[in-house]
Amino acid sequence: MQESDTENSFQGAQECVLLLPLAFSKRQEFLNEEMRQLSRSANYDISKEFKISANNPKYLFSPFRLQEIQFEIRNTPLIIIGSHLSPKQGINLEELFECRVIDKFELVLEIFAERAMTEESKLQIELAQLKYERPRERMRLLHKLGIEGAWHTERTGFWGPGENPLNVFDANMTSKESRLKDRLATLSRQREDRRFSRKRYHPDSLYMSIVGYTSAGKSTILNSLTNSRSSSVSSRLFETLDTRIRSFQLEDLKVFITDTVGFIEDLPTFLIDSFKSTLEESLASDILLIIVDGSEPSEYVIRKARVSIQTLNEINPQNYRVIVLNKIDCLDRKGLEERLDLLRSHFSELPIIPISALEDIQPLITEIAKFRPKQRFKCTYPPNHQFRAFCWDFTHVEHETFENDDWQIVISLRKPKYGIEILRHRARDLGIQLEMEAL
Ligand SMILES: Nc1nc2c(ncn2[C@@H]2O[C@H](COP(=O)(O)OP(=O)(O)OP(=O)(O)O)[C@@H](O)[C@H]2O)c(=O)[nH]1
Ligand SMILES: [Mg+2]
Repeated sequence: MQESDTENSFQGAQECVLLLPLAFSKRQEFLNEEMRQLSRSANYDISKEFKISANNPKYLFSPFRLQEIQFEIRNTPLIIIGSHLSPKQGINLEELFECRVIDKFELVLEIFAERAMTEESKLQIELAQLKYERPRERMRLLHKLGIEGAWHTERTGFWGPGENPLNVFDANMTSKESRLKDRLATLSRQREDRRFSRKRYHPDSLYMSIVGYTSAGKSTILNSLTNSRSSSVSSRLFETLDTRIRSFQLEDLKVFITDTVGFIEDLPTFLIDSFKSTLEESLASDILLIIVDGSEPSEYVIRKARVSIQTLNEINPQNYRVIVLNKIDCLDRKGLEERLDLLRSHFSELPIIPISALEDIQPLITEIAKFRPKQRFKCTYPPNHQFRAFCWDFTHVEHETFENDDWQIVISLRKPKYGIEILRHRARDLGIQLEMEAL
């Protein structure tokens, strides 16, 4: 059962008008539908929607059509644009409609800002907002100063020392950005310490991370596996923003499981960048479960799986991946076979586990249980901070000594064939000599 849904969140929803690019392709149709969902998830009530050809450099959309629309949407407090606007286009549209205009990035940022709970995610959003707003605010300032003012900003003699508004603006922004980055770096170090100590205290445990497109059912799976309701579940997009770690017992094996922020197609890189360090750390685990929503049409299933894998490849975690096709309770036999065949043909190298997080997660538990046996190895390598961190993250370090100018560690691996390959690959990348001996 859904714990809350979009209908509930509509109480007090603010009205908005949606301007979408004409859908000439399936991709655009998909992105337009996603914009509707995003708007509702941000608690906006779409009063009208227009599809317009989007190839105008000044306004993005055709100005003739915009003028016609102007009459139809008088007094609307907010216009949401189903695409990305340049700073100049945003200002032009606000002047034309005389109301607030936001694009897809700003909408996503708004949703993120509303859902952020921890200091770290709040700061990450603040940093992303700053990066997004900076060129826009700068342009508004230039606009306010007028051409003459802007010209004088180039002439140091015109303004007194420290008075040039553009320089003051730039200096303020830069110092704010570095303050945020410093604090985030401190929080990241603290999180890393906690992660390492968790691994030291629980060296025999299995570590898993759950990733996937937003609303695929990641938190529901975490709740089912841990038999709890600790992670918030909703049909709203981006319900989970903060990384959450829980554990459960699989007979004698303790399993730590991390829930993460959902992915979405076309997410701005600065937003991914802001979350990258958290994601990188959350994904340092033995198994990565890539969740795919099976209840959607087959083409969406493949599209979303591909976006998830592409986003992962950007972060590049080196762990064992499994695709989990979720929500199969919504499918008949034919629908299930069709989606499984498609996934197998697109991602032939990955195991695919069909489940329903609401009805039956046993196939996933059976897959996890395969990770129980471990094999031990002795590794020797020259001092290298990055490789050492990788070993602690990726393997279970049982013992570590520094002898004859080399690190000697005894590790255990759950998928030895795969693990050895990854360690050797990493050592090669870092240009260090690694010797491995099975014990
Ligand atoms: N029918 C069905 N619905 C499911 C299943 N798993 C999850 N859902 C529903 O899918 C919606 C999204 O679930 P969540 O667990 O919040 O998804 P999520 O991937 O954590 O989403 P974000 O945190 O927003 O990225 C909720 O309404 C769930 O009840 C399933 O196996 N079957
Ligand atoms: Mg979630």
